[in-house]
Order: sequence, then C-alpha cells, then structure tokens
Amino acid sequence: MSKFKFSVGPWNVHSGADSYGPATREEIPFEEKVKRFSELGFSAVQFHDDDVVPNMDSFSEEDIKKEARKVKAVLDNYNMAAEFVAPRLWMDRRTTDGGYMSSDHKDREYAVWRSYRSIDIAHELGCNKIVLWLARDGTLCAESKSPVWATKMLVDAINQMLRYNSKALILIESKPNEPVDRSICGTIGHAMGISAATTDPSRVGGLVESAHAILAGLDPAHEMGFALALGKLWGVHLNDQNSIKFDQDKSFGVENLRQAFNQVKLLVENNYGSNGEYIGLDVKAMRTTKTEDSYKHLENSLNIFKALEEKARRFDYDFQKKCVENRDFESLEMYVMKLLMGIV
Ligand code: XUL
Ligand code: MN
Repeated sequence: MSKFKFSVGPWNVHSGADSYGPATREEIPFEEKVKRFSELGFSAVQFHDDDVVPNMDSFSEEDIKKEARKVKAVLDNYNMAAEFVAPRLWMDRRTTDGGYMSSDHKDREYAVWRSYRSIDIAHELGCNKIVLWLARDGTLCAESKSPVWATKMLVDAINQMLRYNSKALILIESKPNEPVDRSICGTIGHAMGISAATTDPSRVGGLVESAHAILAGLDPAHEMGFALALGKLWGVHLNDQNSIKFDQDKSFGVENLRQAFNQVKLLVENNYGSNGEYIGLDVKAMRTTKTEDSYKHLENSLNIFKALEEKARRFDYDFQKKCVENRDFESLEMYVMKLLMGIV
C-alpha cells in the first residue's frame, strides 16, 4: 500500500498527434478522464489554465471564474482535488517570443494577465499552487535577448503574481531547452536562485520533472534532493527519458530503473508528501498506442512507482552503513542491483 497521493494532468491522456503527424487515437472527453483517473487511484488533477477554461481569452474575468466553478463541481463529483494550475504561455500568437520575457511589452502584459487568471482559477478549484513551465522563455537566437534582462523580467513577473494574491504559491518547473534553444531556468538550482531574488522567497519553490533533469544532463534524484534540502520541493513530474534528445515523457522508470529507484527512495526517506504534496506524473503514451490502451502508460507508471516504493521501504540501511564505513561501495552497488533485480 503506497503512502503517497498521486496526481495527473488531462494532457497525459492524448490523441497521439505530434509535430510530424496527425492523431492516432480518439480524443477522450474531460469528465471521462477524471472518472478514469479516480478509478486508477489518483486523488488529484493537474491543470493548465485552459484545460479548465478552454478558449479562456474570449471570456471575461468573471466568466472565467464561473467556468472554473463548473470544473470544480466535476472534480467534487469524483472526489478529486486540483493540485495546481499552470498558465499555458506557448500556444497564443502573443507568446511567440516568450511569455514574461517576450521582447514586446504588450505580450509580457498578456503573460501576466494569463498568470493572474491561473491564480483566480486555482482559487475556484480550491488550490493555491501555480506552476510555471517557462516554455518559450529563453532564446531561439542567442543574441536576441540578454539573459540578464530576461532573468530580471522573470523575477518581476513572479513579484507581480505574489502581490496579486497573498496565498498563491509559485512553483517553477525547470527545463533547459525545448521549445527554446537556451532557457533561463534550466535546472532547479536556477529556480531556487529566482526564488531567493523575489519579494517573498517563502512562496516561490520548485517542481522537478525527471525528464527535464536528464535533458540538463543531471540526475533527477539530485535535482529533487537540492530542492528538498531547501524545503522547496513542492511538486514532481515523474517520467523517464532516454538520454539528451527531445523531451520524451516516457513512463516512469522504463529507461533508467536505478535512477527511478533513487528518486522514489529520496521521496520516501524525506517524507515527501507530508505537507500535502502529490506524486505527480507527466507521462505520454506512445504514438502507436491504441485508443483502448490510452491509460496503460499511467497504470504502468503507477505500478513501477509502487514496486520501487516497496523496495525503498525495505532498503537495508544497516548494510548500507557498513558498506560506507568500510568504503565498500562495490558491495553497496551490487546490493542495489540485486534489490532491483529481485534477487534479495
Ligand atoms: C513540458 C512540461 C509541461 C508542464 C506543464 O515539458 O513538462 O507539461 O509540466 O506545463
Ligand atoms: Mn512537466
């Protein structure tokens, strides 16, 4: 029995369309997804602002709140919570050259407007976490934008959000590249630096995604550990990634089992979740997956997580201590491999 609570975003179940080809599966209506998520054992849903209010740009601020209340009723119906709301700052024409760091001040104002709406929507859904994945904030052409200026723009935008609502918590989801070439918050260390520079660091933390850490050439457990040490790991996006290439969002643990184990072990050891945090998934089904298997990657990720949690909970710390005292890391490593292979 897992000691954690799990969350997932509606975009985790998608039609399979990518930049190179059309959909391969049927679209599943939102409410059906929520019902299935709850049956699979998830207790919260992660949202982009327009997952909650599609076409929100054409609604008034009051109507956006009204629409959000309808989604809250759907969540209540299935006994599901909302974990966070993330402004989608990458689809609209006004985010072509970024959100908070766009070269056009009108576009920057739009990005902040969307962020305020995300805060309003979160309030209606009964949560206070706002996730910033800074999709297009960075450069495509290195000389087009000063990284000094861009970093200051991000701090300014977060300060405006903190001012707008005194309860909102801002979680920066770091990622080194894609769709930009060079991002501004490439690692969780960058996110923590931004936090420290804001007017209220106690309300600015981080969300570590396994694949994003691997894209940065780093170990996801170490990224998570860094934020945990500072009391600022407020969300995770567990998934997997086969080395440094396009962002793959594979099922958790399917590429790097030992790295996955170490993420779970770290979360178990540090009582992650004791302040209400969720184990969030951000996983994509393969394009070849059939409509009837639209949730299989979620089930697989949950099952792998739970199997690794069970192994983490029976990790032999006495043996580990002895190995460390004797500097016998060969034996410690072999113990971990045997544990993962089911030999001990
Ligand atoms: C993009 C990514 C996003 C965020 C939410 O790489 O991970 O899905 O998690 O905006
Ligand atoms: Mn993510």
